[in-house]
Amino acid sequence: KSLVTLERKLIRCRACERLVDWREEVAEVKRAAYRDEDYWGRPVPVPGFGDPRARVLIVGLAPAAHGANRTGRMFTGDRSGDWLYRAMHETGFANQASSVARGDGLALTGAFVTSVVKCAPPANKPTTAERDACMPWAHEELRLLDAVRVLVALGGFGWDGALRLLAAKGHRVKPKPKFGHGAEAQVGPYVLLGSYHPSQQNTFTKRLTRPMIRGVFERARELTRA
Ligand code: DU
Ligand code: SF4
Repeated sequence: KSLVTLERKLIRCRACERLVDWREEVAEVKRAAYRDEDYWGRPVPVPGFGDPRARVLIVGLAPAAHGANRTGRMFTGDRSGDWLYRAMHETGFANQASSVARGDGLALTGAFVTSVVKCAPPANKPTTAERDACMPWAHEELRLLDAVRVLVALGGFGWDGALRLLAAKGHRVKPKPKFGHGAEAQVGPYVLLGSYHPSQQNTFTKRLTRPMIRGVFERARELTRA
């Protein structure tokens, strides 16, 4: 079984009624700037993206309503993605610094970008039940991405989700490692790295700066060389 097969199954998932309704409503109403575009989110969830031989897995929260839910590729078409892919470009994981649409030429080397929840949630807040319902998809991705050794969690939800993913694979650490920017935890054969999420809430306020997010990917690079 491959990532392509997984994607084919994922895009038929309608398990979470609230999220399916939301992603389709957003795709219907749209944002004025994108009114001539067909949003990806109607009718389908957003799969992960990147290098099947990835050693680094980036774990976000969920597709953004007018970003990935519109373009169909994680962190593509919004400001969070500008921050993420620029940092990944500067550290050699991405062949270009920007990501505007599927088919824009972006390719990742050594990295794969995914999220805990695969449909855009209202207010970027999935419920616990929605998170648990979606977790098997990311779990299956991680199973197929068998070269992954480092997980980069973007934000506390991604951190918690990544720990749950690893726990489902039988790797647990006690006490549960605490999230923070630059946090690092050894979990079985994996290293989990924390980064503040590159959302505008963090970047506008300078809680997260360009050098800070780049630093996390420099560390990820170092760990994959070790
Ligand atoms: O066609 P494909 O090689 O299976 O790639 C599908 C998709 O994954 C493509 O849009 C680029 C991305 N990708 C990547 O970013 N890095 C790789 O090494 C291989 C594929
Ligand atoms: Fe399916 Fe996940 Fe979307 Fe829920 S959030 S409908 S489990 S893909």
